[in-house]
Amino acid sequence: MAENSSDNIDNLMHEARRFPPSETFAAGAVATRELYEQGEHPVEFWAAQARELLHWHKPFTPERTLDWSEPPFAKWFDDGELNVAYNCLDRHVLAGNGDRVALHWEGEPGDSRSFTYAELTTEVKKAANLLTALGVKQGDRVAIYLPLIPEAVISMLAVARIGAVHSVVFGGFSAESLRSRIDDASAVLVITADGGYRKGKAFPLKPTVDKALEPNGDGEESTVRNVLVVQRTEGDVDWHAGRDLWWHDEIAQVDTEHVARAFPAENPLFILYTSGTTGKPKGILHTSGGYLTQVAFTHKAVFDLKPEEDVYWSTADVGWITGHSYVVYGPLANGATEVIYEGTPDTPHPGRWWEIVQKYRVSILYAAPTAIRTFMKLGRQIPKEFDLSSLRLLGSVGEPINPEAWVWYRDVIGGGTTPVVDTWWQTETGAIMISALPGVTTLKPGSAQVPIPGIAIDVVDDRFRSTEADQGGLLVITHPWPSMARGIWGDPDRFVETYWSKFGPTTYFAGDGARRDKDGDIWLLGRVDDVMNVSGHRLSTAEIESALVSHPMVAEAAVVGAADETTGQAVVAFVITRASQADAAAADDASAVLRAHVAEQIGAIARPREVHIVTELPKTRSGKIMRRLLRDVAEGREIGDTTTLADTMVMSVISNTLK
Ligand code: 6R9
Repeated sequence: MAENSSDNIDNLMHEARRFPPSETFAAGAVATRELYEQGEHPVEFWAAQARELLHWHKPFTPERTLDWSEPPFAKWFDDGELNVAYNCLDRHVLAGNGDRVALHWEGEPGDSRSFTYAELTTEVKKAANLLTALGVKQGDRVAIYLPLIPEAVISMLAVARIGAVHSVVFGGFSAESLRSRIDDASAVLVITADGGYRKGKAFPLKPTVDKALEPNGDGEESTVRNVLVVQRTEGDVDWHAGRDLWWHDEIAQVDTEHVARAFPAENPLFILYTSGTTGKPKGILHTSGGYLTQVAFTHKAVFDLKPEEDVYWSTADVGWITGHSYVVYGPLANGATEVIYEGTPDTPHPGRWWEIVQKYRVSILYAAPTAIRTFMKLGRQIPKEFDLSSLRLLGSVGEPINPEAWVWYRDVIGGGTTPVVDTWWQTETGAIMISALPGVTTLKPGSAQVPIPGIAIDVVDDRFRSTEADQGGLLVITHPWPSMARGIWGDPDRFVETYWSKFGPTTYFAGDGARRDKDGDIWLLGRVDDVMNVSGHRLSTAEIESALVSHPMVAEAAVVGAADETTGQAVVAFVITRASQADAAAADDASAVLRAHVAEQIGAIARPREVHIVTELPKTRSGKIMRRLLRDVAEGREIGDTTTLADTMVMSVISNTLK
């Protein structure tokens, strides 16, 4: 293919560092090279994983492993029956592991609670009885609007246990967002709390629920019958008698025994809303058997899980898909001991995360690049004050991790020895799709590397031809996988149109740009919507951002394309400098230095027209940079919808800096 053909993304980045697994790590690793051979027959492979990793009340028959007769609507293990909560709880107790800690929960103010598998099972049984007493039945939708407290995990599992469907909504979302999600799914119950803790303060949640449940603009009531309220902050709440119920009052009255009944493998498990760049949020639907199979397999193989020894911590909120798959379902299906933390990383001091690692002797840590870059900005002195020697594996998710951040993560947090696994996946894929396998793969900082066993991925151009080595293109998934989304709630046409129409009904288009290098390793280049076109060259945000982050002065960078009279689009960069370097150079000098640095690292074509030094970047609650808003700033437009920002003040701070 011609080098600068319009449907390719230019390849700019060169990264030569390699980290082969240590001999000791490889010798004890859960994952083996043979898995890749087995994965070449995906249907048989996933059937074997489903049998090995899960308990089936009624086994599926081999012929019904995958039904792909009506693409893109797949069915996996269709005639099998299981109970998701039983798989995450009871069976570990029955296997003699009831005394193993399932959850160590740490509240932001410093309170903590731990639950063994036996204790967590009892709590979930009680909650399941409570939901049943409130009339919640198989298939009903329950909205969960909670801070990261144990009741969030207990609620999700209780809903799953009775075959109902949860829809977890981020505690930071507005009354309008909550109402639209309640309406879209016709939820019958909301589980919330009086409030939670964030950044050292109690924030209220119940008033938002009250507001969300008022009659809407057309005077229509919501579908919600009851609101179950967990007491967390003991703040004042308004009470709607007959509708509102205190969790602690109700749970005290129910039976502690509950027998988990079997549900079909394709019984819906949850809906999770993901905001597209435009239009109303999509309710991504996941079902039971296939989802649980792939989250359990990936949690074990990608994180090298040894359930008897490891202490695993994913810092994700349960309002994000990572919180579903790698806080709740994957770790608990595997009988892991895990940590969950309610608050922000810097409360009450910037070493809070490292204090938690030290306190619980965390051995596996799974975090987002945005957090890692924030720690880089603060400097290595803070983590150095804590004992992080228990860590033996680090993971990353949510955005491309810049090679510099990857190396910093391994050196400073991982003591220069831990593998770092960069895991690519989406709400829609349900579970990890691309990642190194620790102990097997030679690691490359900045690359998510290879499809996990049993997953078929390609990088193609606009005409569905596989790109050659080092040519950027579009990431597609070419074979169905067990944890794939089963649809968009209530909108099958939108599901087909958004993901399965660009290359026909059996090819999943992920919306991400990627390139494969000569070794076959995959490098994610950012969302295709964010690709810039400068003088006919298609440039990825990820590569230019990584070049900026490779300068010692820079902690975080976001680049966007802004309209330009001569080049079509021009690169505009927003940069946060590291603490120690903050006053090393005046802003004008810094900007000139960084423009030159990008040109030197990856070529003159990528040299930013402008580099703005800022103190904040706009991010979603899961840490993704909202480049759309920066594009508005760069092109001098009014700033668009900011309702999914973690911190809605950020945009005015940035606009003021540029004035
Ligand atoms: C799990 C999650 C999905 C989008 C995805 C991609 C980006 C996630 C990534 C990554 C590069 C990684 N993304 N992990 N990009 N490298 N390791 O984040 O789900 O919130 O639905 O976002 O996030 O752009 O398409 P979700």
